[in-house]
Amino acid sequence: MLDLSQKKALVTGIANNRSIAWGIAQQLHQAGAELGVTYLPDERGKFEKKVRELVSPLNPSLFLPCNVQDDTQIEETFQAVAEKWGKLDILVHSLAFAGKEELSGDFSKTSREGFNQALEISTYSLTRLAQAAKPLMNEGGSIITMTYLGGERVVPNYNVMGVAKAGLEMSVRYLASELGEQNIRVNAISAGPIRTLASSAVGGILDMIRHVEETAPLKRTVTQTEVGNTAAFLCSDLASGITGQILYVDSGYNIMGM
Ligand code: 0WD
Repeated sequence: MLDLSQKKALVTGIANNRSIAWGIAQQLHQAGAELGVTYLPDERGKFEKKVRELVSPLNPSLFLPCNVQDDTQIEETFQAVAEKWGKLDILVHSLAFAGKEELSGDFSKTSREGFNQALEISTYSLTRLAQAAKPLMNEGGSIITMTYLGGERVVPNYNVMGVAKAGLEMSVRYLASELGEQNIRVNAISAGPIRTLASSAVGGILDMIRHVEETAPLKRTVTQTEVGNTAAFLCSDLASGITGQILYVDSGYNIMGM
């Protein structure tokens, strides 16, 4: 049975009720996990209020600001986890960012600044969070991240985010290899396109979704709940033999040649 009771889970990347992380948080909660939630702080605190209201039905034990570009915020987040729980079982990394100007048109026009920013936030942050989580996952654990097919094959307009996802997927393998000794499993879910705040920045996202609906074996794209269910499975003991994998939750789109 899928049972996450007794498990403490830290979920990053909830921006609103369309976020994939929101789908994941709900499914982890339903399976019995105790949640900690981080949000991206902004100057006016608008984001904080919105995310706090959204997640309150899930009764998170921790609600913390964590911009992954800020080492102090990362340290404070994991310090709070250590004080509250003394351990961590599950870490959900569900965040990415690239400037809108980098997500359409010619890839060769990617700016140095845009490249560095996309890879720092979307790729390096997984390693940085895993580094902070490792000492707390002293009873083993599960780390999940979110990726997309555009990290393996060329998808128009995905551009620098494709490079970021390729790096992210390789980071999953290096982390899985290192952390396996400590019984920490590290996996990625490669989701089909879903309308969210982040995906709306990618040029032609609606055409991408339409194409998947026409082409994928299931003739539709996926929902946040379907991704959340897979995340709950991967975080549970049912997946105890699975690590270093990229698991597709994309209605089968990735198998198609044409
Ligand atoms: O079609 C899609 N939506 C897919 C998304 C298909 C396959 C994969 N993914 C991935 C994304 O690349 C990302 O890694 O799933 C992950 C979650 O994305 P999402 O749920 O589609 O997007 P969204 O609801 O916007 O959540 C991403 C959040 C940010 O939202 P905004 O839109 O404000 O950038 O990532 C967070 C923020 O909450 N975020 C950060 N968190 C901490 N520190 C930072 C940061 N520096 N930057 C962004």
